[in-house]
Amino acid sequence: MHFNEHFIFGTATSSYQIEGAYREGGRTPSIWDVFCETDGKVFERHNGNVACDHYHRFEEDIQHIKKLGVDSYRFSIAWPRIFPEKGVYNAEGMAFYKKLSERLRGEGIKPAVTLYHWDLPMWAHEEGGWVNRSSVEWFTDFARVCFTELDGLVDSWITHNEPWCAGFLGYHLGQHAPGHTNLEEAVKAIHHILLSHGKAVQLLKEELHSATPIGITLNLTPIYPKTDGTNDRLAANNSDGYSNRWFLDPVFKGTYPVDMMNLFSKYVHSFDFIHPGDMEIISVPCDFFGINFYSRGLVEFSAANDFMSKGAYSDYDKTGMGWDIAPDEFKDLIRRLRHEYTALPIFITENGAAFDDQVEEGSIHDQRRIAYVEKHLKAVAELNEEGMNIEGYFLWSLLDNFEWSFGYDKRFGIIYVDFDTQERIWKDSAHWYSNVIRNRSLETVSINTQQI
Ligand code: GBH
Repeated sequence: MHFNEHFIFGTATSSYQIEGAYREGGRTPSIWDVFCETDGKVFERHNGNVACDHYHRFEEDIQHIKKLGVDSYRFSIAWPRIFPEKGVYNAEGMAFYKKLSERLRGEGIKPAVTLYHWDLPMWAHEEGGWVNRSSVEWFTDFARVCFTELDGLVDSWITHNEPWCAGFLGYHLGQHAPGHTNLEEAVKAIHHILLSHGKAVQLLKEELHSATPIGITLNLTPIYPKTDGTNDRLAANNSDGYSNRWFLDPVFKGTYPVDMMNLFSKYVHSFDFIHPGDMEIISVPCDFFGINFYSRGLVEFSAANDFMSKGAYSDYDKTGMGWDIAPDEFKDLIRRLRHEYTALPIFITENGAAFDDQVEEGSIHDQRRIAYVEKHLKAVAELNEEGMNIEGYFLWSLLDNFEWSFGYDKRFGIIYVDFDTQERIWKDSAHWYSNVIRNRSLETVSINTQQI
């Protein structure tokens, strides 16, 4: 199981999950700062006020990144640091990302930068957030300063991270900020998010004539029916529509799936928020396609549910989130994407797992995380042998961090963070991953933590 010299090994984080310094450098609140203060939304009312204090400790964190030996580091830019108020640019906020990118490059690490990883400024939310079509302009203004100020420092741009989460979790299921439960709002919000993606791609390529590669990251969950019966297969089709096709079809085919539009029309009274020309913009060609993969879904028919689908019991081994460990389904997903959607280079922009890690005498033996990552990396190598052209893999995450509605209760890091002292401790998985990267192979890696 080898990876060629062009394969990009990386690790990923996001701004609100690690930065802290929530009131410094001119930053104003995002929808997550406010959501964290809302009762019953985030585990024990945790928040990102301090998080990993990365804003102050980024130099130390870069040393960890360097020691890992990754080719690339994926981080995101906090929009409320760049535009703390509507139309007010904050150079101090940008200076942080400049320094971060410069230092990374100085160590030979390629910055892969996400513009939107869910920290919408409150000022934008107060004007309707993503439900307001003006959000497309606000976002392109934000994208423009990032593109111009960080030009030459960034190796690749990702417009959005997981519009499914920002849209459906945030505006329909209410589990993420802003915590709304309105399908019509969610569908509008997603449309504007996707439109802002297309506009940003056009801006970078057609207006700024930049050669820096740009793409979008979707979280995709392959869905399987519990039985082969017609009803369960209908349930799986609907769930696939909600989880995957609602994003894949517009981005790659320039259309929303008609079956889902019909299902949604019970709550979405009109689709006239889709203006002429929008779908062409959303489906504008990108340079690569980012995929975050964590798990599969198993569903069964449920007449009581809106989309006639509900989660079914699965006997698969699970991560600490309760998510099925499903590397074979990951392979099916990639093959399907190649078959039905795109020939673009694929980057796995996130993959990883939370487990209950325990520190024992200064070590963290996270064998289950190693096994999880190894299975998925093996799948990547096998897919590449089939010619699937996966050009990189970013492990989620560099550090234990603020896991959204789970607060600090779930640890995804390969580096342990003691949130009282901010001490970073390498888990066995970090040692293991750096060996894989050094050898560019899974085979020669025998994890010997004593030696390390
Ligand atoms: C990503 O979201 C985020 O980009 C990142 O910020 C976050 O920290 C990380 O993953 C870990 O959560 O219930 O079995 O069907 C991932 C969000 C994960 C949402 C899988 C849907 C479905 C699993 N997705 N999930 S299941």
